[in-house]
Amino acid sequence: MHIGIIGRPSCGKTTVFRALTSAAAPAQTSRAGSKSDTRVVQVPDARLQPLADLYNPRKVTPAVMSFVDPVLTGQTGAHFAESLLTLMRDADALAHVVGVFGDDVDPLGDFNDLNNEILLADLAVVEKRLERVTKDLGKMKRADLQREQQLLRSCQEALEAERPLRRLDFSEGERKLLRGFGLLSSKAQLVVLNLDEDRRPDAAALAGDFRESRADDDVQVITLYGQIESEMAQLDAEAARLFQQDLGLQESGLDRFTRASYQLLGLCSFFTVSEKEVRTWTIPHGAVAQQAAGVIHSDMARGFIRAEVIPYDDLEASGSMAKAREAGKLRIEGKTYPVQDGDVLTIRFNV
Ligand SMILES: Nc1nc2c(ncn2[C@@H]2O[C@H](COP(=O)(O)OP(=O)(O)O)[C@@H](O)[C@H]2O)c(=O)[nH]1
Ligand SMILES: [Mg+2]
Repeated sequence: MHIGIIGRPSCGKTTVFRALTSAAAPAQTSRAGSKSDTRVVQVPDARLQPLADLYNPRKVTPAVMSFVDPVLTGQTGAHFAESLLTLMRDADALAHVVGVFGDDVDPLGDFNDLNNEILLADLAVVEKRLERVTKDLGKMKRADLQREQQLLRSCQEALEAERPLRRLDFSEGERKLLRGFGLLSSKAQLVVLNLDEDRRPDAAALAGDFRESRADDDVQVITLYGQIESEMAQLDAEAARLFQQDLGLQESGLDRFTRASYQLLGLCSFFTVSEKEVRTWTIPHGAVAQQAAGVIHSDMARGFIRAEVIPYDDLEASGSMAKAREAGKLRIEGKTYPVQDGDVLTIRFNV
């Protein structure tokens, strides 16, 4: 999963990026032509290590999440959103950082301003493409172009009414078509309130305001103390934990962020286990066993026979797969079984 960090100039994007990705190595290369920084982090999951302890595998593979921090200097207004649009084209979701530090803060105002700029930048892309498609249709009638024209018109209408595209219901085909345009308002947003430490007493109320103001939207809001959490990220694990406790935080910034983004995007995790590899896989909530098999390998989905399933907690409590099997904790499920978060799956297949 690829997350683009957006936010008004100097709201703390880079600070938040550092707080979230301190444990990561910088990516080998960033995208051609951009100076933006991309880093890949492991998604924290407290279940993975206990599973690894049961199997002592050659390899342990966590889920990963990548972040891109846009490097944009001296750009404001519509051009700022346009540059963001280019840099965030491939992002699956956006982390919208809102600065809540210093004097004269207007978090909701800043947030709405950038979202309005995003609508305009999207509208410019849609109108340009619409012009092109309409011109082509003047020369020849093509069913695919007609469909695209219709889709673009509904996008134009929504954007003009200040409705972000993520609130529209698209078919899978339309979604695919739109993805190619990389429109920012079509991407889910996770709001990161980047607070100064001394604003801690206001954090909950402020997050509440954001949730309320966007009640008709799919929204997740987290609070992060960017400055200190990025410094904390330099500490060793134990020192960081104590520091965190002092701040009244139960979890690291990355823990909070990944949890909220899985919720926002409707994702969950299942595991596969063997002496060779213990691994976390990410699937949409509600995906069935055959789809889960397909995430591992298309052959497994095609030749799917059955899945052997045990919830993580049961396997943990049993102490080993063999004991779990003896105790009758292992279930046999078919193609259409909706996989649950934390399921440990063994896919039987035949190709
Ligand atoms: N006091 C305080 N300053 C912050 C915080 N986050 C960022 N800053 C400062 O704000 C300035 C801009 O931050 P930066 O992360 O570079 O913003 P960007 O332009 O969005 O990437 C820097 O001087 C940061 O040190 C914060 O949580 N508290
Ligand atoms: Mg920056």
